[in-house]
Amino acid sequence: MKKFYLFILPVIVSFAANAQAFMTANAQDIALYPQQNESRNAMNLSGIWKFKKDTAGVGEKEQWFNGLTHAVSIAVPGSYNEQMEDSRDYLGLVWYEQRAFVPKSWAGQKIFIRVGSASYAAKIWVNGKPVGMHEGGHLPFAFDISNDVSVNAENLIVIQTENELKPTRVPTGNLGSGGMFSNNPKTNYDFFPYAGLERAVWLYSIPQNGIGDITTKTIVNDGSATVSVLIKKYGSVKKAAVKLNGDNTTEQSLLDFSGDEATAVIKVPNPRLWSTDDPYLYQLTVIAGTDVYHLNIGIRSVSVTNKQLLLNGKPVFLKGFGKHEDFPIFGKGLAGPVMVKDYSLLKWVGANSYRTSHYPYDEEYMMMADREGILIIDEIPAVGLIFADGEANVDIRKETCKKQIRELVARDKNHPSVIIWSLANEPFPKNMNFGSGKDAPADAYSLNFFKELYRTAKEADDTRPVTIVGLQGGPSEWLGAMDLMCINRYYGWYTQPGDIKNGVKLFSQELDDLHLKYNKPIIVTEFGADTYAGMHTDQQEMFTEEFQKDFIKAYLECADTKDFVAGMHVWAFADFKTSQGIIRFGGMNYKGVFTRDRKPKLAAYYLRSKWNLTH
Ligand code: GCB
Repeated sequence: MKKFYLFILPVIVSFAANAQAFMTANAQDIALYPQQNESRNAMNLSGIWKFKKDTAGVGEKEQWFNGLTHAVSIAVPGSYNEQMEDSRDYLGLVWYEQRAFVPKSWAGQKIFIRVGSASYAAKIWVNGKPVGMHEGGHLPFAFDISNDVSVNAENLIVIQTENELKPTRVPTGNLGSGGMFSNNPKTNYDFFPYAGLERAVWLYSIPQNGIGDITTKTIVNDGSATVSVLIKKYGSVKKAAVKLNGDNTTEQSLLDFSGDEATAVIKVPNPRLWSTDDPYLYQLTVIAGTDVYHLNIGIRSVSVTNKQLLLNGKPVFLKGFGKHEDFPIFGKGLAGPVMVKDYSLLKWVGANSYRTSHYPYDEEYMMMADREGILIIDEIPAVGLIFADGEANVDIRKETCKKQIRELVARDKNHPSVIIWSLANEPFPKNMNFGSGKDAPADAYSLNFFKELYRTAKEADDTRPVTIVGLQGGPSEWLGAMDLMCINRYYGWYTQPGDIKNGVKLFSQELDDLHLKYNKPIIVTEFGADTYAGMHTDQQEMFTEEFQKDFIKAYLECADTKDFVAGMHVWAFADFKTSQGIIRFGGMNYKGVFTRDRKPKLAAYYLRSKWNLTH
C-alpha cells in the first residue's frame, strides 16, 4: 500500500503542475518598463543562471521547477545556442534557474516578474509554484507574483522555454520540404532561430494602488503643441497629477479619474520638437496615489501625403537599413556594446532610420533611438507568413499576429522614434510572379487578413502610419490597403542576376506603376547583394565589394528621380547568421554593408559619402 502511495504521489503532483494555474500574460502589464524610483523598485536579474536541456521532455514530471540538478552555467540575456558546444541547432525544451533575494523594503507592494523575451514559448515558476506562460518570441511579458514570492528572503525562479519551429507559429517554420532550397533548422525566414532568454528578466514592485498604463499622444500645430496623456489606474486611486518638464516649461495638471481612466491635455507653446537633428526629450511625471512614473517623451507628429512621409509637417526621407539583432556568441541576446556601436555606425554612415526586421528589438534599442534621433519602422515577428497551407493554419497565425500587434503597441507606443508599424515582412501569396516585374493577384481571403491586421493596429494606435512589407512579385493590393507601401526588391540579384542595368530598369518601372495605381508613398525597405568582404574585381561581378556598391548606387540614383519614394533602406546593415542551405555560404547572409563584426565594406564608404551630403 505504502508503495502505491509513493508511486501515485508524483503523478498527482505532476498532474497538478500541468493543470496548475499558469496565467496568460496581460499586454497592459508590459506597458511601463520597470523603474527604480521614489515609489517603485526594480531588480535586473541579468547575470549567470543555471541551465539544463530537457531533451526527453521529463522536466515537468520530474519537477525541475523545484530547482535544477546537474545544471550548467548560462549567461542571461543571451541566446543559449552558441554558449556551449553541443546546442547550436537545439530548439527543444530548456530550463533556466536563478535565485533572487527580495528585500524587505518591497513588502506590501505588488511584485511582478517581467521577461524581456523568450523565444518562442515560456512557462515560469516561482518557489515551485506555476505563475504564468507566454507564447511568441521577441516581446515581453509580465506576471503578478505577489502571492508566490517571499519578501526578505531568497526566491527560486525557474523558467522553461522552447523554440520549436511550427507552421502555426509566427514566425513560421517546419513547413515541409523546400526542395533544393530547404534549410536546417527549417525556418521559413532568413535568420538563425536563436533561442532562450535573450533579454533581461526583471523583478519589480509597484504600490498597491497606482498607475497601470500611460499613453501619450502629441499633436503639433504651427508654433504650438498639445500633449495628451491618458492614464489608466489600478486599485483605488482618485486623482492623478501630471507634470511635463522641459526647456523653459513646467506644465502641471490635476485630474480626476472617470472609471479607470484620466486624461490630461497639456498645451505647450513654442515646443522644442523631437526630430532627427534635435531628438529633444521632455520629462513627463505621472503621480497617482503614492505611485510615480517618469517617462521621456518627444513632441512630434508623423503623417503621410500621397507622396511623402512627414515628420512635424515636413518631408523626411528615410535613409538607412534593415537590421538584425545578431552577433557571434550572443546570438540575439542584448549586447550593449554592439548596440551602442551600431548606433554610432548609423550616424557615421549618415543614416537616419532603420527597420526592426523581422521582429521587435530589445527595448534598449527603442530608448536609444529616442535619444539619438533615429526613426524606427517597428515590425511584429510576422515574417514568412504563407497562405497555401489551409485556412485553419492561416487563422491561427492571424490571431497570433493580432496579439503581437497589441503587445508591440503596448510596449512601444510612447517612443517618439517609432514612426511606422509594420505588420508583416514578405507574406507569401498562393500564386507568385517573382521575376516578371508584375504583381500577383490577391484573393479576397488574404486581402481581408491584412485589412483585419490593419484595423487591429489602428484600434491600438491611431497616431502612426501602418504598413506591410511586400515581396517582389507578391500582390500589390495588400500594400494598397495600407497607409504607405513598403517593398523589398532584388532585380539584379535574385532575378536578372548580375545585370544591374536591366534590373534597375524593371525596378524603376515597377515603382512608377505602383505609385500610379495606389497614389501612396513608397519606401523601399530592402535591396542589396551578398558581398564577401575582401572580394574584388575589375569588372562587375556578383559577391564582390564593387558589385554591392554599384547595385546600391544604381537603386539609390533611381529612387532620387521619383518624388513619391519616401525612403531607401539597404539590406542589410551587417552580415548575419542564418540556417544552413545552399544559398547561404557558411550559414551566413552576406548582404551586410558592414561585416558581422562591424567592419565597413566598400558600399559603406559609398553610402557615407552619399547620405552625409543629402537630407
Ligand atoms: C528578403 C527577406 C530577408 C532576407 C533577404 C535576402 O527579402 O525579407 O529576410 O534576408 O530577402 O537576403 O534574401
